[in-house]
Amino acid sequence: MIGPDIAGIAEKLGAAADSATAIPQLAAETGLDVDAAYAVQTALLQRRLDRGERLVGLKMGLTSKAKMAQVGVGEVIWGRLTDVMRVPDGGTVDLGAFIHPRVEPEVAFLLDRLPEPGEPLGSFADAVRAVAPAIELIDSRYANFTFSLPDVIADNTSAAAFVVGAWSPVPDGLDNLGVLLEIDGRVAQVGSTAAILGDPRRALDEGIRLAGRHGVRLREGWVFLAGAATAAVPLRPGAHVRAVVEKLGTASLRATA
Ligand code: OOG
Ligand code: MG
Repeated sequence: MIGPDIAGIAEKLGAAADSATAIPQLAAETGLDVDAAYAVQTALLQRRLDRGERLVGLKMGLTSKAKMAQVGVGEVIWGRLTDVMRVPDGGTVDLGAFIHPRVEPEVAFLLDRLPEPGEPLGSFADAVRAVAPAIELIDSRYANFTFSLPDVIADNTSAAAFVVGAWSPVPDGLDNLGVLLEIDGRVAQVGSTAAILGDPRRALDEGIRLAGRHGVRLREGWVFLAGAATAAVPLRPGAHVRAVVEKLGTASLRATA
């Protein structure tokens, strides 16, 4: 049997992102399983690298129950971040570049040197140089923001843009910090870092393990997004969005009108 057309599917998803046009889901029709979906994701990344983008990090998805419930997929997933997706803290995002963008509050880690494959991961403080509040802007390339597990993996886990606030040294406890998502000064979502796998530090273990299964090693200097602590909120024209994480501070962005 001939397997799914990895390059063709990556091209469809890449073109959907480039033109900000939704496409139908494709995993069921093409027989895409999780492994093939990560192969599509790798081909999509290569497409970005070929046009000069740089790989700058890794993001986790569906590390909280709030997120799993919102999209109806119950597995932790991971995707790739490139330099072009990064928006400066306080910066403006062009809404015309997205299909149906949503924003979600996250915690970012700045990775230090990680052990070689097979070596035990030392302490979290050895692996992570700094932590920061962050906002992820997700934009599923599928119509109605609806997808299966292989569909969302192939679509680089809906990654579209991200903002990282000021870095702080790793605090003693990261496992129960209050998290707010504010839109135009009003609280839109309330949560805690405990929502992220019980402790966002666990997201790093999961990232190393799950990406490692596909031969991807996390690198020194990468940004690592641990996954949203709350459900995501639609990003409306002109909105000012701020994520607040207790002890860490804020990250913000504005959408064009
Ligand atoms: C999938 C990506 C999930 C997170 O932080 O949980 C994610 C999606 O919701 O479209 O980035
Ligand atoms: Mg996210």
